[in-house]
Amino acid sequence: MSAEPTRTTESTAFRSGLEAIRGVEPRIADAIGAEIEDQRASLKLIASENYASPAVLLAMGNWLSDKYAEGTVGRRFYAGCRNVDTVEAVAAEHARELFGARHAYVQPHSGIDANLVAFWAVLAQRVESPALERAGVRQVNELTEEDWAALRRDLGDQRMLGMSLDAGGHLTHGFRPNISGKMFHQRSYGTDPESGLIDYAALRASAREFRPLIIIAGYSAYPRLVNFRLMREIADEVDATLMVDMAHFAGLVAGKVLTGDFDPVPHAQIVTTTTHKSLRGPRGGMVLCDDSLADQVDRGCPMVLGGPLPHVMAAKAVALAEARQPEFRAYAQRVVDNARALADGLTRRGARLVTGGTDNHLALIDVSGYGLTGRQAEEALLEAGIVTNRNAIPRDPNGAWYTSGIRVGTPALTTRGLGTAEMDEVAELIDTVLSRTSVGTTRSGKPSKATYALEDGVAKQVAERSADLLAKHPLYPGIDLS
Ligand code: DSN
Repeated sequence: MSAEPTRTTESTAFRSGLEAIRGVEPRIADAIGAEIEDQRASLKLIASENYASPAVLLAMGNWLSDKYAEGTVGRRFYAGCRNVDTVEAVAAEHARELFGARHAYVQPHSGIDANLVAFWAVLAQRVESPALERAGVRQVNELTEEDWAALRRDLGDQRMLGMSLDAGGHLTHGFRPNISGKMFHQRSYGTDPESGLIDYAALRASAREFRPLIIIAGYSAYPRLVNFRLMREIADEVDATLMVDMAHFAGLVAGKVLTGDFDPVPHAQIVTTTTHKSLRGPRGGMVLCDDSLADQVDRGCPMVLGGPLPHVMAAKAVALAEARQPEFRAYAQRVVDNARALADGLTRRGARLVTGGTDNHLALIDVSGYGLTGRQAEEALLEAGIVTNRNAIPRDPNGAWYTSGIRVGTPALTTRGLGTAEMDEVAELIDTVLSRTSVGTTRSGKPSKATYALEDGVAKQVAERSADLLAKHPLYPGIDLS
């Protein structure tokens, strides 16, 4: 009963918003309305997605968006920023308190932006500042043309050691198709072929030989814990800066599921994250760092970022305030319990999982065990209403496009309220689809890596069972757009 007034308020807020939009461009109002229906109807297992609260969503839809605010709190390049200052200061305060960080920068628009801010902060601290000091000047504009050319060469001649893509690393960790690979000489560390776990001894040997400026830890498809204390020890040994990209698992750090050696914040000099994955905030990024990097990090805008998005910083503040509530700790624990239940359910039904299971929010199914490529598995699952994404597995014979893996994650379904028993049912649905999918053929009759055939009736039957499951946990129950 006590929820009724809030529910009415939420419905009214979103309905009025859509009416206003419909008056200008009905196709956009329709697309927004259709998106909530699509999300309500699908079994969302994409490990990097979640559902932000109505308060977070509403914090983004307002006139804070109209303000330019380059600079940082109290030091802007534009007048009239007092409300943006409040928003940014409150968001940063929540971030510092939540993660126990010395400094928080909440402006990055995305994870890649947060990583760029971090890279340039480290380059400024470790390459640019010493060059200025050697030249006896305070800023780059005071350097001679010759010294400036030498500094630019030095900035472009630094090394980064990051996790290999097929072991679960991220494209922004020094890989050539991304700007990070064009900025740094990159070398990768991987996982042990037997256990599938990060091989710290090999990492240490590689770091000693390669002498990187930055060692970057963090992943988008590694289902186990990372020992950040050990990573820092290795970084210190070779005079590297330890940077951790916790985009995927920030919610587990915030919810105190990852603590001690597995919490990156006390160990890394600089930590980046997105805010919309397991942290359940708005789409955006954030940087946490120690005092030594704070000034450089605050130069993110205009160094590599366009003007801050004050409305999104407002939503970050709301999401971070939510994550400081005791309920968020319970949520984070349930995410991990659910991932384990899903992994166990899949394994019991004969699926092969990379590393044999999970310690975090995601699991990686090696679908070659079903005779499929990742692409075939992804599309067959989607046909049955199960939304996942294909992903390379270590030493993947099918490469990054077709892949041999399917990544599944539990942050979104946990937000929706599903529990461990229901994860077993989800495992059953996934296994049903994969084991009843066969490989299609190319025009010349050879086995295809892309096409597939799902047995008649399976998609409908799975979709019905999944709809029953989802009906027990309505998404955004407080929002009625009818
Ligand atoms: N796109 C995110 C993911 O799915 O892991 C990372 O960039």
